[in-house]
Formats: sequence, C-alpha cells, structure tokens
Amino acid sequence: MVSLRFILTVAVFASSVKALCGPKGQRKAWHTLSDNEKDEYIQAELCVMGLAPRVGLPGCRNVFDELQSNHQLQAAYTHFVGAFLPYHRYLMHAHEQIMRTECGYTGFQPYWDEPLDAGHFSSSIIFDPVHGFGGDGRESDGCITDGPFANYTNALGPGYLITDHCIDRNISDSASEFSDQSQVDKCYEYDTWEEAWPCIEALPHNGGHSGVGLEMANPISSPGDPIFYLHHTWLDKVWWDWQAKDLPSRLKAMGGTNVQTSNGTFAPNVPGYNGTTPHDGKCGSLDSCPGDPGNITTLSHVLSSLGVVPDVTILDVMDIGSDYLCYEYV
Ligand SMILES: *[C@@H]1O[C@H](CO)[C@@H](O)[C@H](O)[C@H]1NC(C)=O
Ligand SMILES: *[C@@H]1O[C@H](CO)[C@@H](O)[C@H](O)[C@H]1NC(C)=O
Ligand SMILES: *[C@@H]1O[C@H](CO)[C@@H](O)[C@H](O)[C@H]1NC(C)=O
Ligand SMILES: *[C@@H]1O[C@H](CO)[C@@H](O)[C@H](O)[C@H]1NC(C)=O
Ligand SMILES: *[C@@H]1O[C@H](CO)[C@@H](O)[C@H](O)[C@H]1NC(C)=O
Ligand SMILES: [Cu+2]
Repeated sequence: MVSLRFILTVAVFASSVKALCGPKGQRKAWHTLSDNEKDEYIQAELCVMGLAPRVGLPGCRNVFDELQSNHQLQAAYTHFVGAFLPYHRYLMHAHEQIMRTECGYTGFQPYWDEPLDAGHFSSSIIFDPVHGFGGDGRESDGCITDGPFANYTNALGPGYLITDHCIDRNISDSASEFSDQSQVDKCYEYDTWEEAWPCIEALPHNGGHSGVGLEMANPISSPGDPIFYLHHTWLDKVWWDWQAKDLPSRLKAMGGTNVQTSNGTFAPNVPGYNGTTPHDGKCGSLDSCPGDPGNITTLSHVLSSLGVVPDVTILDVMDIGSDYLCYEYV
C-alpha cells in the first residue's frame, strides 16, 4: 500500500508539474561545462555587475550589489533558521533569472560540485584565471589578482559595512574538507527536516565559505564573491537530493525556528555590527516573520528580495520542478 501511494503521489505530482513547467532548466556542475559555457556564465555575471540598480538599497551601484545587499540586510533572519535553505534557493533563482532575462545568458545556474575538490580547493579548476573565477588572494591584503573579477570593486562589506574594496580570498585546503562527500552523507542519514537542515548548514555549508575564505567566509557579505552563487547552488542540490530520497514526506517538509536566538537578538561577531539588528525589522522579532506569525518556520513564510524580484513564500520554492522554479540538477 505504501508503495502504491508513493507511485500515485509521484504520478499526480509529475503530471501537474509537466503541464505547468515544460522542459526544466538544466543546472550543471561547473566541472562539466565546456569552456564556452563557462565563458558565457562569466560574461553574464560581468553583465549583472553592470546593470543599473533597481531598488536603491544602501550603497549599491548595480544589481550584483543589490543581490549582495539583500543577503547583508537579511542575514540575521535567513541563517540558523528554518528559512535558511529556502531563502538561498530563492536567491540563487533570482540571480539565474536576472542573468537569463537581462544579460542574454542561455544556460542555467551552475553549481560547484565541492566534494570533487574537498581537501584541495587550491587546485580546483573553478579558480582558473581564464575559464574560471580567478585564483587565491595575494598575501598582503587577500585581494585576488587574476581572472575576470580581479578589478571589481565591491561596494558592500565586509560584514555590514558599506566600503569599497577588492574581492578577497584566502583559500584553505584544510577547511575545504568540510565539503567532503562524507559530511554530506552524514546529513542524508537524517530523516527529518529539523535534523537535516542544521546538518547541511553546519559543515557542508561551512566548507565552501571557509575553504575560499575572506569575503566568502563572511556570514553577512559573502555574496560579494561571485563564487558564492556556485557554492549555494551546490547546497541547494544537496537539499534537493535529500528531498528526492523520500519525496512524499520531504517535498513539503519545513519547520525549525524563525529566529536565531532565544531572545531574538542577532549578535554576530562581524564588522559593522553596532548592536542593533541592521535590517528593516521585517523578521527580527521573537514571534513573527511576514506570513509566518509563530516562532516555527512554516510554508507560508514570505521570502523577500527587498524588491529586486517579487516576494514568494517558502511553499513556492519547495519543489524545484514547480512552475515557479522549473529546474533540475544534472
Ligand atoms: C590567510 O590565512 C593564513 C592562515 O590562517 C594567515 O596566516 C594569513 O594571514 C591569511 N592571509 C590573509 C591575507 O588574510
Ligand atoms: C585589471 O587591472 C590590471 C591593471 O590595470 C590589468 O593589467 C588587468 O588586465 C585587469 N584585469 C581585468 C580582468 O580587467
Ligand atoms: C541575546 O542572546 C545572545 C546570544 O545568546 C546574547 O549574546 C545577547 O547578549 C542576548 N541579548 C539580550 C538583550 O539579552
Ligand atoms: C546601527 O547601524 C544602522 C545601519 O547603519 C543605523 O541605522 C543605526 O542607527 C545604528 N545604530 C547605532 C546604535 O549606532
Ligand atoms: C515558541 O514559543 C513558545 C511560546 O512562547 C515557546 O514555549 C517555545 O519554546 C518556542 N519555541 C521555540 C523553538 O523557540
Ligand atoms: Cu547566506
């Protein structure tokens, strides 16, 4: 009976998705892209870095900055909460759609298959200076010196600060071991969302951030390094692969706390934090986030990009094959 119910659920689900979504976008691993595909992605990112800002978020000079600002301003209620993976799924999709609709990008958001490089990030082809993101930072100040983003001036960060600075890195092969497949597999041993999500947010998440270092290691301003989007798209795949192991019970599995601390106060040890929660107050109080009036994250929780793309709910991003998202990992 269980397997019959499973088959029926999947069949009904699959047929409705097909009718609404059509051919799904193919999100591929960076390692599998041709040089032309890599170049097209990088050109599209440079294009996003040249798009005029649309919302007027603090300090932003272009749409790449506005996506970074989104993460900066909302960091306090999108990390160590139930909305962590949903929010980042939404942010990756926003980035992909802006590339496709405004920068002529014909591919889909690639991901960094980090277990391939875990323990030896420093020799990853993702840091290639020609068909990649450029390499490690220099010793004096961590600024990257080669690749397509070497001369990009970040407007935001580190942390909550609004300052002009280079994209910086300090690759750590030892920290990159947290992205090892064994760490991912440990998370797959958990059946419940309440156990699986904090596991994914702990080591696999930390591996990509601290393995690249500096800007990427900053919990507030990390989207200032364009590699952020490949890291978080990999994490999105880890979440989806976990969901796909038991779709009937995991496709809409949500929960976890809405706030980071028992007193609702975000007290990060990051530059620029001045003792007040530096966001619009949307979702910082103990008991309420938009669409989600309890202290436990639900499917009706609103995900916002502060006007860069329309708001959605967590329910809208639970299924990557939905009409809204319409992609698959290959
Ligand atoms: C990079 O990390 C190493 C090891 O922690 C440290 O000694 C070095 O000062 C760091 N470099 C920069 C530019 O932050
Ligand atoms: C960055 O600036 C340096 C010095 O002006 C120049 O040699 C280099 O080609 C530039 N790199 C890119 C990717 O624009
Ligand atoms: C709230 O909790 C955090 C972390 O536990 C702590 O650092 C902070 O001092 C607390 N704030 C208040 C106002 O109690
Ligand atoms: C903290 O920073 C925010 C954002 O820059 C500012 O609006 C707020 O007034 C500052 N608070 C204090 C206590 O300095
Ligand atoms: C949610 O709030 C209720 C009532 O204020 C409290 O008993 C419960 O411990 C809270 N749960 C979490 C996860 O903070
Ligand atoms: Cu984040």
